[in-house]
Amino acid sequence: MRVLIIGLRATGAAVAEFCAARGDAVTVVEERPGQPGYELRRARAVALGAQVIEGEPDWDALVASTDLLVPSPGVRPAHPVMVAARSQRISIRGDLDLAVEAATVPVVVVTGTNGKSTVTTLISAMLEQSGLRAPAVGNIGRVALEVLGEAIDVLVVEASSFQLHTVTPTFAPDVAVLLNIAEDHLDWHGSFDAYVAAKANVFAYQDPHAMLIANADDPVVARIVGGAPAQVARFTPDAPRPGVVGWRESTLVDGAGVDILTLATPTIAAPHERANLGAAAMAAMAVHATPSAIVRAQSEFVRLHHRTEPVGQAVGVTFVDDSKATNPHAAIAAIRGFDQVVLLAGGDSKGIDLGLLATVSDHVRAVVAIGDTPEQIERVFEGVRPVRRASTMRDAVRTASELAVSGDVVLLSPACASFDWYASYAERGEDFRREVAALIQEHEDRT
Ligand code: UMA
Ligand code: ADP
Repeated sequence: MRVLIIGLRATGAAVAEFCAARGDAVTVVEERPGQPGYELRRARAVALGAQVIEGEPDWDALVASTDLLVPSPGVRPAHPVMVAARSQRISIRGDLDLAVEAATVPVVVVTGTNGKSTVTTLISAMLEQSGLRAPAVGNIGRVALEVLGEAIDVLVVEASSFQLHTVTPTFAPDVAVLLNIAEDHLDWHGSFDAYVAAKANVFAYQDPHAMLIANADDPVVARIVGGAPAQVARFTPDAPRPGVVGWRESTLVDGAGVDILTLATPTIAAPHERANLGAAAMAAMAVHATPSAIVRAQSEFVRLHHRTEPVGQAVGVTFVDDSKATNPHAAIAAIRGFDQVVLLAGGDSKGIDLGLLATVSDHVRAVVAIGDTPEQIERVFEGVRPVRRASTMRDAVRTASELAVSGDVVLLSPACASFDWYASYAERGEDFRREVAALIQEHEDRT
């Protein structure tokens, strides 16, 4: 088969390796060569027998001599190669489509607008505590295809909407988890409907005996899972109800009122964290994790970096890094988890209306607007809460600490991507931590 791969970073390199190993004739196009590690990846692809093209080729001609197109997740639906493949009726399959079809072990796929990495990590930990080898792969970092040759018992995959947009009917996970759906990546997908359709692919091609674990309280999820082909198991962060798994204090209870497990830690306060934990436990149990292993995994779970992570404390104010909150839905969940916050928000809004943030202003004492378009944040809170602009993270942290009173949380939960000021959400979070540490140090030096 003649395979055309677009992009030669993590995904493209792994797809080239996989396709070459099965005897395909591989061509890879990299439009922006020269990034760190590129020469090594190029040399490896050439050694595998792949043809590597750099820059922008004649897409129509290239697609005409191809049987299968495998775009990296970052390739947009409107990219000329995608347009050419659709018009020439050439099959388009993403890396996850290839991996799920090739997997010889049970596959769990997790998606949703928010909570994917946390839930994927939790499921993997619950299975590992049960004695099963279950690496967490996919959008979380390691390309799924890379682990197929290893000794594993379960494949636990985090799927982004970019990846789900390019799956075909062979994509049939044994367990699919749909955490929530809210506006995100609208600039990439073109519309909310297109984004929802990509997310729905997580369950669209499941077998009737497979399981779909779905959020019972999310209106968009509830609407779309109606037509799911698999068995649907529903969860809520609140009390259980008929047919819906939920929490009674720290006990997870099934939809018939029967206890599933009781955590070793007290009740988890934030609703989104209860939702994540319930969904993860259900998914892990569906592929044979034991309740005691789940309890152990939860008690040992260390919050992932940049996800409502406390990073310092001074004069009664706690500083929390939630830089991974790159859309309003995530920021709202984080803000609700605290009584009063001074919020650092703003950045690249990806075409999303930030207005929803106003729904949690009861929890917000004041706002510091960061990023290149502070007026977007100002518009949301104008006349509701004090808003100050900051031109650097240093400025933002200092302004926020002036606005905070003892007992408050200074929360970096931007509701936006970071690309106007930083290369990634992680860099933004690191900058926040550095500035918090500097501020605390100065404070200690003075006292
Ligand atoms: N490229 C082109 N033409 C294009 C687009 C990209 O040539 O039109 C080239 C780029 O120059 C680059 C390569 O393709 O060399 C990049 O491909 P990529 O952006 O798809 O990145 P990968 O390194 O393959 O990483 C991808 C995911 N990236 C994206 O979805 C943008 C990683 O998720 C994922 O961890 C990895 O596969 C392993 O599965 C990152 C991400 O930002 C973390 N995800 C988004 C998110 O979480 O919000 C969805
Ligand atoms: P993802 O991989 O989907 O981006 P993460 O687990 O990395 O999800 O969490 C990203 C952000 O989303 C966190 O900063 C947190 O504040 C928020 N979040 C986590 N879980 C949920 C949830 N179930 N609902 C809403 N927001 C959430």
